[in-house]
Amino acid sequence: MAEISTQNYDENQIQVLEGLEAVRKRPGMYIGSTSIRGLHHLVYEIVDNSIDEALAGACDEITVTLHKDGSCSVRDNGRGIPAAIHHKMGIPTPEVIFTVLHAGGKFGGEGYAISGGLHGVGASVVNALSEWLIYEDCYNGEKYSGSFERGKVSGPFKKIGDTDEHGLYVRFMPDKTVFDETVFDYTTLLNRLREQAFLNAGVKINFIDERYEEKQEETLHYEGGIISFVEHLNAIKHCDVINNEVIYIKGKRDEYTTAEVAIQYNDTYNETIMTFANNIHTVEGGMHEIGFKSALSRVLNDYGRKLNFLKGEEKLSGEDVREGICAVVSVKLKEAQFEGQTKTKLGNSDIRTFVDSLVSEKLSEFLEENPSVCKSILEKSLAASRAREAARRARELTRRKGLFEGSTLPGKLYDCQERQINLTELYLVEGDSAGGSAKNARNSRFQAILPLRGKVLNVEKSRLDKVYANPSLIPIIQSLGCGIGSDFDINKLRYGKIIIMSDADVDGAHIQILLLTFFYRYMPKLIDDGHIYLAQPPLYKVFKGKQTLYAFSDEERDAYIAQLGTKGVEAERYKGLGEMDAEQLWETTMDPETRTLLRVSIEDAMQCDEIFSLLMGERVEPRRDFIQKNAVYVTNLDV
Ligand code: 1YM
Repeated sequence: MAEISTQNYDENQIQVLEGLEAVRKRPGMYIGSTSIRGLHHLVYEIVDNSIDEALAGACDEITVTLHKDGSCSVRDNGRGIPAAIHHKMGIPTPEVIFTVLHAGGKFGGEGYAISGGLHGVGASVVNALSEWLIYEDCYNGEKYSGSFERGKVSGPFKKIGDTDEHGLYVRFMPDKTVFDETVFDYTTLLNRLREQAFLNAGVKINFIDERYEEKQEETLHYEGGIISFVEHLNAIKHCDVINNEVIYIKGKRDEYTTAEVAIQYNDTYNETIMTFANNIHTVEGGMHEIGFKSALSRVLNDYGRKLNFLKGEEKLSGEDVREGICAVVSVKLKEAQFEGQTKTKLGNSDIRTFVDSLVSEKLSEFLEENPSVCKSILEKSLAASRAREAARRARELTRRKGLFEGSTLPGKLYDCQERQINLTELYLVEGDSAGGSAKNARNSRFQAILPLRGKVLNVEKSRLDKVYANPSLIPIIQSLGCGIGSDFDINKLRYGKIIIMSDADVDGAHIQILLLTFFYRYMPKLIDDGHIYLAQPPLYKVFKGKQTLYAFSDEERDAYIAQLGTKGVEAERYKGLGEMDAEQLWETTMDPETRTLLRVSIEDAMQCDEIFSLLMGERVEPRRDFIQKNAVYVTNLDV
């Protein structure tokens, strides 16, 4: 046992408690937020430790279970945590891992050269934010256990037997006094676990949900790694692929630095590039992404010229060569620097040149050996280039006419007086008659109304040139004032809340999805920053004599009928917004005091891409299946 004075021990204990107290005081600083996102982060923190153990080559199976009582457990078959008393802290190492903030990095195991360098950091944060946490540690033939309550030791570390097994088991109950919500979302966790299984080829991740009658179980195990990843991304888009065989590139710069790229083009107009650094999804991109993109453009331009696809001054832009691309870029490096607003942008500049030269060399080789694939990619890029040229002309035209400038507002817009955007709201209203009701109902001081005429363009099936010229979208773009695509400027946005108000029927749901698809593809920042909302008009009006109640569901309607008494009560289903008079519309759907708004958020880009491609893409079959299976959710789509 390490020599340590009592005084030191106490000091350490105080430091430990202060550390975890800080986490409980400001959970957002450690896990981002206390929303459902933060809740899921708890699971990721623990799973990441198991993944790190897999990266060290010591673990190949991880099991994540959501239990009936609301807790979550993670088991791995790694080495387990050393049981010895920690030399500095004077307490058993597992207790250090679960109680000392930033414990991980200090241990600096050799095997972790390429991990984020944060090994074990999350365990103490999870512990601090859990009502209780228990662990079983199988290490060197012996089995130990211990437990905590809100970060404090409740059951001290002790040996409970001998064992042939090895690895760590952790089970925790998220603290309901910390999180806004403590029910894990199966799909969100599944997508993240699948992503980790793709990124760590060969690691088997079992995901079990025991919370409901029907137990769900999924085994995520991909020997193909990121090759399987891009195949999966294309498969869930329900589109056709251009190159059947995924282009796969792998390279090593030195002992600590590797890069892997997988590319498969599809027949859509979208670009899906997912980048990772040390298995962390770099949502904001960074140097690896820049290196990849510049190599891709250069190589395809070189081949385009060589094969006479490009003549004279013709050149493919980055966007042209990325139309329809689905790619995963994964780098592993020592001392990764994460920058940007959400710390998900890779800052190491040497990685740019490494990825750039690796992709240039290997992609050229591939195209040389696969001329037919090379031709189809070039043809697709060229088609994209021509469409972009047409779009540029359309945009020039709109610019010359001043069509999208802040000063030009569409004739149909009923604007509000207020100019401060944190106070203003724009209602996008389906149809002229509902638009009329909304115009009379609104508070014109801060609420603007834009009636939508005609069908909103399905942007998933159209290129940019069509978007610029579309009569249903132009008034929206003009009203918002912030431009679209590469012209987008959030500072020019004219309203803080953009509220889609459509009928509570299938057509209304369709309009919602068309508009959401448009925002998602052309102004994603509006969704990211939480500007997009769905209004919730009532489904029924229940009345008796002079008394009227509005019901937003069948249950509510029945409850109101019971409340008002059965004799002479009538319930009426609203067929559309236009049926409500101004007063009713204000009371039920537009009055900030009484209305319900659903804020649209993108929890998971992958899930979102999947749903939009499915709902709005070319294929009818999978869409019908999805709508049939999820009919109830479609109107409440929260993607
Ligand atoms: C269910 C979560 O945390 N597994 C896990 C954690 C560690 C080790 C193995 C491990 C690491 C090292 C050496 C090392 C951790 N160890 C530490 C610390 N699963 C889970 N499995 N031996 C075992 O890093 O050198 C922190 S986490 F600090 F002790 F090294």
